[in-house]
Amino acid sequence: MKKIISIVLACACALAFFGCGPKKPVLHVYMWSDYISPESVECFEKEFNCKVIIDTFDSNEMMYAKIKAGGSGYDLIQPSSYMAKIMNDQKMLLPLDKSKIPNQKYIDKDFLKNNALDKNMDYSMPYMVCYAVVAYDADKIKNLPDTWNVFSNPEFKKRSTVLNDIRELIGIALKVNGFSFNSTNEAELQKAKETILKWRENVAKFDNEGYKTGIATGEYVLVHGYSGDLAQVLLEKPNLKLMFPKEGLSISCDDWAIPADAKNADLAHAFMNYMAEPEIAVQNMEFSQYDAVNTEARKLMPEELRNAPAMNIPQEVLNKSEVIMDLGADNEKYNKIWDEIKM
Ligand code: N2P
Repeated sequence: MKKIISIVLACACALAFFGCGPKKPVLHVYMWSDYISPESVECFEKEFNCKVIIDTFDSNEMMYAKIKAGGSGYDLIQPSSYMAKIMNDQKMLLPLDKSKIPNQKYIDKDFLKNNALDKNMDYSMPYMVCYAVVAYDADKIKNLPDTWNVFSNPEFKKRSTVLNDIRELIGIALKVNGFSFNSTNEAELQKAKETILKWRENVAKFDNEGYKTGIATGEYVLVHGYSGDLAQVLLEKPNLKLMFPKEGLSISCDDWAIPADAKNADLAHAFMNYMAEPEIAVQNMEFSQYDAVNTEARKLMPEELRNAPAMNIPQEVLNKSEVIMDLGADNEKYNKIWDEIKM
């Protein structure tokens, strides 16, 4: 018996030695898609001798539900700022250890002061700023009016899409009626709902990811989408153009945050710090076509990126644009309208 046990033990040791070796730490990241250059992740893995596993989501609500259910296994997540605030209020996030993120110093101070919800980066750190805009096929559409109301134009019946994103879609419907992106007024929200119901008759679908391929292949001629994602498609398709509705855009920042039950918070801090290294941040800006609000990275931007349409939104449109805010108890009003629209 003794002999058998020692043979089994010897085999197990041999397996550990030859088969697996010492295990590398693993960082589990849950983030938006098409948002990070694979090279930057590979460099991080080499430098920190670890493995990074990335899963993606296509809406804040999907991510929230997964983390809220518990046991997600994620060490690092990427909520938009209004969602990070909701999660922090619900004790779903760890406070950030600033001693482990010295690169917070590169994040644009004006942006933090004017547009961030977590101005001291206590529980979240900006990754990229996003606007929602319109892209259209300029070969097929001449003289597109610069308004969100293009989605009710029967000329584009079933050839356009709007975002399947509760705050983005209700927000632009509020805006086109002359109200704030963050309105909590019942009558204004009802007006927005009526506008969306009209759009619903006209658009092909509410969509958060497929619109990129759809506009690239000519299936759609007009889409509502996230600025950098559309800019990525424009790089391949010169017939496409961006339109910035005169009523104003949404401004949202996608932040890094650490779930309260993260197993590898140290590596999560290291990752968010690494992605804010100016050389790495500019690499991700080129890949995603979004602005990392990183003052040093901006200085390294190549001319092409500096002149890209998503980086040059007209000032008069920006002046009318609004940050998507957390509305506290009034978030429920949006959920109710969304459910009614989806019925
Ligand atoms: C990245 C989309 C991020 C925009 N592909 C959502 N704020």
